[in-house]
Amino acid sequence: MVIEVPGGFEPGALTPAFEAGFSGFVYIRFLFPGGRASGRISGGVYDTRGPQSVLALRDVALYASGQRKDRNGRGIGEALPFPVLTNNVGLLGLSFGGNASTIVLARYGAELEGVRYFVGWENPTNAQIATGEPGPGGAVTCPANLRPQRGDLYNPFFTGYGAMALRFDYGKVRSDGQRLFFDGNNNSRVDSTATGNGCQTADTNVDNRISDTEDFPINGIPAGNLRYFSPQITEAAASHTPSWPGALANPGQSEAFWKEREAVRFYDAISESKPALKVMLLASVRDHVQTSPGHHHIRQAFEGFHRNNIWVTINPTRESLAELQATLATRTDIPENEANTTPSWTRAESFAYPETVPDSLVWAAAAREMARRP
Ligand SMILES: [Ca+2]
Ligand SMILES: [Ca+2]
Repeated sequence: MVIEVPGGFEPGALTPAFEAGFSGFVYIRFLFPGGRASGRISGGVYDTRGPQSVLALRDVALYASGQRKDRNGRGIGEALPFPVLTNNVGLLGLSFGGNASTIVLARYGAELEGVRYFVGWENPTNAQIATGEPGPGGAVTCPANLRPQRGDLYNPFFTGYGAMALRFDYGKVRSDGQRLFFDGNNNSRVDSTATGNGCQTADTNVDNRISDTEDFPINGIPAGNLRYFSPQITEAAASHTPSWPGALANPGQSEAFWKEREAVRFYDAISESKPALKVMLLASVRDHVQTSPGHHHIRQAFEGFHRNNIWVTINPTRESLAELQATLATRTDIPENEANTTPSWTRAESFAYPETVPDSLVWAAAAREMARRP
């Protein structure tokens, strides 16, 4: 049995179903409280993956584990017309869903008797990464019906990796009332130029990089009537902003928001709540969002579990992938990673899978491998 914890900052959706490769599994999708989809409504008020969302995920996992009844008084084994393995439940945390997955395991792992493993696909593990501080950047505005062209732009003010927080030179961070930005050219506004498709990019000289004399805007995450940025950049911006804009979360609000939503704050608690958990982190060479070299988010998660002696590996084996697509058996560009062994983070090709392997196939191979692991 596998529970998909959806990505994005929305309450989730019930379609499409990712059955391909998951035959034999009960594949569970759900809506966070307040979510609506496919004619169904999840009760409650959406709190943008906050404590109420985490509690709901706990209840879904309890139901999957046979520890809770549905509203008709049936357990999952009675509700479904076939036998279910309530003692073999995994969480498949997609992108931002990895944070709620990590938090539910830290807070409630001890009572989630059937949950044995966590598969995390390219999870943005802290606020800086979730809001795109290291990258991709560049997008300033875009017409409502367009998405910015993906460029591999990244932040020239990034100065180093940290297990909890990345390091940036925040000296040039300012607010324009709507967002925070690194004001590379020191003129107190976000400078941009039009791209071919009608969007505006901060790469003003269009050389496909952001230099330290160009601007690097951070768009934040909307929740309620505020826009949230990382505690680190918010603190830095506040020191240059005597009159804080009402649309942006202030330092206290940012900290209160992220202390309930950043995976990096919760790895240590899992060593107490779920010491037997097994973890597989999924990473491709080119992340579905992140652009900054070094796979900082995969590294934060790997180190978080590894330092707490939680079994952790990166990506399914080539053999697991080949069970779903036989031609992958002979591919030499799919790395094989040793569990509990730190990879060479700066050489993505040495540990991450290439883009020619479909992500959904990797999710299925990962769940199959983890469900069979003793
Ligand atoms: Ca500027
Ligand atoms: Ca440029």
